[in-house]
Amino acid sequence: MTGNYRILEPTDVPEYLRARGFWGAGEVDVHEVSDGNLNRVFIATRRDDGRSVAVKQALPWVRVAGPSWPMSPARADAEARAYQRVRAVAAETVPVLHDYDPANYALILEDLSDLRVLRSVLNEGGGYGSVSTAVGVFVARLSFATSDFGLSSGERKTLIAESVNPDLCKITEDVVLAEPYIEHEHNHWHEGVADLAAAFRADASLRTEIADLRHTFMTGAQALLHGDLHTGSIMVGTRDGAEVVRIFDPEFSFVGPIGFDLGLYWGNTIAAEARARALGRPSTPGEQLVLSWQAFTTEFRRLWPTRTDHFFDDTYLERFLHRVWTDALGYAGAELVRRIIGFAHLADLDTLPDPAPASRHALLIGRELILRRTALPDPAAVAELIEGSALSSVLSESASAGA
Ligand code: SR1
Ligand code: MG
Repeated sequence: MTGNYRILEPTDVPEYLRARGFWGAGEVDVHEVSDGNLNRVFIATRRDDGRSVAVKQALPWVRVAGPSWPMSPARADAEARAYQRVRAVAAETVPVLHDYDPANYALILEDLSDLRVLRSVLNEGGGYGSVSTAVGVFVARLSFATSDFGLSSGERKTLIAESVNPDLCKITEDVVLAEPYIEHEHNHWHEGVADLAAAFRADASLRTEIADLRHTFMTGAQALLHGDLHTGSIMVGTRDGAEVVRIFDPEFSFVGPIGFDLGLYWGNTIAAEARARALGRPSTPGEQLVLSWQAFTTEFRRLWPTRTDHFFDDTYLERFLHRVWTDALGYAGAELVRRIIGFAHLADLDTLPDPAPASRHALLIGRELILRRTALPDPAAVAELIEGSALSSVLSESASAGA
């Protein structure tokens, strides 16, 4: 950490922006919109012409926990690097990075406050529009371009070295891929799922499968990831009458298994479906998973002929995509589990009048996705699992275990 690191308060932001070369003299209004678990975000707006930017600063701790949970602000370096990489292959899907100030771990970004967080839209009963297709295309473009299919062997080694993100990888290794399966002070849950939380901690086969997913996360350096691609990392809306999707917050970015990005998104869409069902709203089980998987594979296949290394043949492509599919199912399951019995929960489920039934259903889907990820051949099998025909046996099993 540099000696000059200065934690910004709203009143500091106008002068800070001027010092970074933004806008010169003139009144600037600032308000804080910090929403995620880790950082502070301010929206600064010029009073004269309404131009605006977002200023995002990494704190030396986890924002929602405070100084008791220290965290290197160098995660902002990872976020800036990720935006620069993404700009080359999917610029239209991410906010514009106007400036990065490494001394203060601050990014100055396009203001997205005319758009809405996808999770909030879904929680209010809104739809996805074309988001799932955009997510699939985004993951395909970013992952292909930063894989051994898009870069030379030497370029890949440079990318891997440049993109190490130890602190945020450790968060994921712990809060997503370990803590929910052990006794840990971070964990909490609704009393209506306490029996399942205990059962999951006692389940040796679940623990082994999570260990496998965790080890793949630690070692499977396939491509540059967003690293935290949940529905709270996506903004949606319209500009000039056209639908707009922006994927933001890539501070967890590192070179890891491609299925992690797809899986996080899938886990969150499954949680959103569980909410919709609980509220009697229409929902099609697994629909968003299908759309994003189709978009991902279509775009990846479109790019395949441009690969840098033709030793990788077409048969290998199928094997590779199957591996991504299997990993993604496992990470979707892990995301569901950690969002219900781990540290960071979901408003999707927590704000239901009774969170327990939907949370139980989602937990059981999560467990099945982790345990049976290699036995689910295609999106139809996953839809069947979510819909409940495959799940009914699990539900009755767990009911009889609890009886
Ligand atoms: C301590 S941070 C917990 C979670 O917040 C972030 O958004 C990531 O999802 C992380 O796992
Ligand atoms: Mg985030």
